[in-house]
Amino acid sequence: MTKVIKNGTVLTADRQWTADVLIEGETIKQIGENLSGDEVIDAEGAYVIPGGIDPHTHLEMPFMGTTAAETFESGTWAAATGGTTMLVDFCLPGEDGSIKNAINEWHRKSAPQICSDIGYHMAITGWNESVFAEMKDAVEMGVNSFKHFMAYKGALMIEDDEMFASFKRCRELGALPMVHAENGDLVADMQAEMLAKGITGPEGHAYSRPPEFEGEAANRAITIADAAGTPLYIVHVSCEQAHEAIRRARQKGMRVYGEPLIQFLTLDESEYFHTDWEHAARRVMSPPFRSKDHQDSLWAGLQAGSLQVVATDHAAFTTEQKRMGIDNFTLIPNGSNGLEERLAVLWTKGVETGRLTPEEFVAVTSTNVAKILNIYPQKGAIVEGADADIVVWDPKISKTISPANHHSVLDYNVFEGWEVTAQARHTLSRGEVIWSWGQNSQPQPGRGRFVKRPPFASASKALSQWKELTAPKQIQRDPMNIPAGI
Ligand code: DUC
Ligand code: ZN
Ligand code: ZN
Ligand code: ZN
Repeated sequence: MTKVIKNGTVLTADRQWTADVLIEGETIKQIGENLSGDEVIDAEGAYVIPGGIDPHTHLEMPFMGTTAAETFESGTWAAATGGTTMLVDFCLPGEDGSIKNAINEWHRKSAPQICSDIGYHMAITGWNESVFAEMKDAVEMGVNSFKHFMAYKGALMIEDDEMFASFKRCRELGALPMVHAENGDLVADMQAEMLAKGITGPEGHAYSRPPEFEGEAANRAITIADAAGTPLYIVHVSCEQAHEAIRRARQKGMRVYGEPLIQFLTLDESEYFHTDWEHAARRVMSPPFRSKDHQDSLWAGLQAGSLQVVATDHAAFTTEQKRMGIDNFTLIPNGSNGLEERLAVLWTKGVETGRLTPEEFVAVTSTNVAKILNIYPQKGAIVEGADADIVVWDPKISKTISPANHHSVLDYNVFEGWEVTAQARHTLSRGEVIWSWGQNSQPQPGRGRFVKRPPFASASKALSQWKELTAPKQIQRDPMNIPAGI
């Protein structure tokens, strides 16, 4: 059984050209002119792009006294309708602290539900011998990246010595360390200060997490990664301070990657000063949205290549869940949506405005993610032999974003009312059409697969020049040769 996507413009991270794409079973068989197959998918007037990969989601995550409302089923389905064919979800250890058990628990939850493919990152929330040992099990189970929270004091936060130990372990295992960069000690203090001043609303969230706290943590994580000799992936980069730290590290030769979110590129801090509490609370996430200057810095980073991917940190909490923090902003579950809207909003605000080329759009939504997470070219590519995760991306379908027409379980949408100018006409996951514009028929839950991501082949050579200069030397001393006068 073959399918052919005909008459479209194949658009990759490198170039665009007119070609048909022939799919046999789950993979791409051939790319060329005048191809034929058992079934024809029309791509006239549209681009044929590698399916989006969202490197950062939190589906059904237990967090801040509740559980994220987006399920693996609704999340992967919503993603598919928006042109995203794979997501990488963050796996958190349970009460027993076991990494292996946590991964198995994520499999138990996700396997019967997923409509498209997924991977995991594993969170390291403390340090001991069994964490050290089990990181190897995680890599063998196909999880080659470990996230460290430098914020959420008293809950997920990790200390610098623990992070250093974990990064060194990542180096041994060929795994990629990641950080949530915010100074959690200072955030906790500032939160208490805001509450003491009587600032209990969502604006207190923004005041207590300034960009300087993020920049400091980004610099600290980079120093730790440099000393450990590992690359580093900084999740949800929201501000110039963190971006600047990444630019500087890259200039020194370090492999430091930065991930702005679609929300940070397009929504700003004024949302937290909205007079409607619910409007503001629905947008509470960490780090918070920033000012326009920071947005410009993030766009510039995507253009210049100092920031490589665009994610969502999709952590969906309903209005009712957000109301847990009605009297105290520190109790508002942190998170916002974007899994379904990421591609359309980035196209509208990035490509349509001339900020990104169509090729850069593909790079930051798919190809770069696949490369950094070591699943390229199985994912993120339109080449012979790759998984047929393909989107027929139509730049002529416009839509007004609304909870009435989205596929997320959320009762609101942070992009509500926005007009977007492109949509997925068809989304294919390993050769199966799982979404067609105007049809709205959900694929079989459980058809998706967990994608094992292998360790990186060579230990990182991320050590900066600084490390070389400070390489220790043994000094030969003659104990008898004590200078006079001492
Ligand atoms: N930030 C959020 O806003 N939600 C989930 C976790 C995180 O770091
Ligand atoms: Zn500390
Ligand atoms: Zn985070
Ligand atoms: Zn996150």
